[in-house]
Amino acid sequence: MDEIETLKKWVSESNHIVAFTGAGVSTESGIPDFRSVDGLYNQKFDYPPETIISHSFFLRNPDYFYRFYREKMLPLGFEPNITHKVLARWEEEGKLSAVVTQNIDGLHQKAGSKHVYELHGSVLRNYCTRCGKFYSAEFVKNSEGIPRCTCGGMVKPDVVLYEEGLDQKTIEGSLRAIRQADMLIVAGTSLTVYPAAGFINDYRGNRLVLINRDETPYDHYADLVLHRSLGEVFSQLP
Ligand code: CNA
Repeated sequence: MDEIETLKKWVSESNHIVAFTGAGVSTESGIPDFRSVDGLYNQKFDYPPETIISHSFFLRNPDYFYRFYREKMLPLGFEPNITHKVLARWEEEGKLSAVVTQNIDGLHQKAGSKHVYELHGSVLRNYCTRCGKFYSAEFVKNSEGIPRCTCGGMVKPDVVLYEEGLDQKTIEGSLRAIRQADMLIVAGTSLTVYPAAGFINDYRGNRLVLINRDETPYDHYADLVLHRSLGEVFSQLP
């Protein structure tokens, strides 16, 4: 049976699908990922992007961090694509129990997904580091230099930087969903950012599907691997 037919059959037979997604699900919405040839990591900056979006760099050089963040990491005005939409529909139909995402763009929710675990936070939430007041992504986008709260504190995006830990409740919810899944679809992720990538080890079933244009370190571990574009695959799914 061809890969797509197998995938269709497994989807039709599963009722607790979990999708584990990465930046690759949003490239077809126009948001560049990190590690593709046209991704952020293959562009030239004064420092490597991994350094700029680390906690220690943020503390040392917030001006530079915010300049980079506004220009390269604040994906506003983008729309969900077919992959986000199919996943949202499956949830509505009772086939999919959760999306666990490394993305910070809010597009799964914009497509209608309700149970979304955002392992790396969201650019849509921003808080004053002094008083906790909430600010929108537009506020950060339109501010200059370091975004400041009315109390004078620094407004920080609720995004997990390198060297920062993940939120405990989000970890627990994600792992619970993955352990209870009857099918795990891993989509658009290089599976190189830890601890997130290691979460798929908690899946216990025999329908681990990996859909990613490039190879990943987990290819040998999956039950079905499709090295194709997500739009091409998801446009053929029920
Ligand atoms: P990554 O390391 O950039 O890997 C993305 C993977 O997706 C690559 O292996 C590509 O081959 C694959 N890919 C890209 N486009 C497609 C496509 N159309 N069809 C199939 N495969 C495709 O990104 P990861 O998510 O693995 O890395 C984790 C980082 C990236 C997380 O911390 C994210 O927060 C961060 N990130 C998020 C966004 C976003 O929210 N949209 C954008 C850029 C980076």
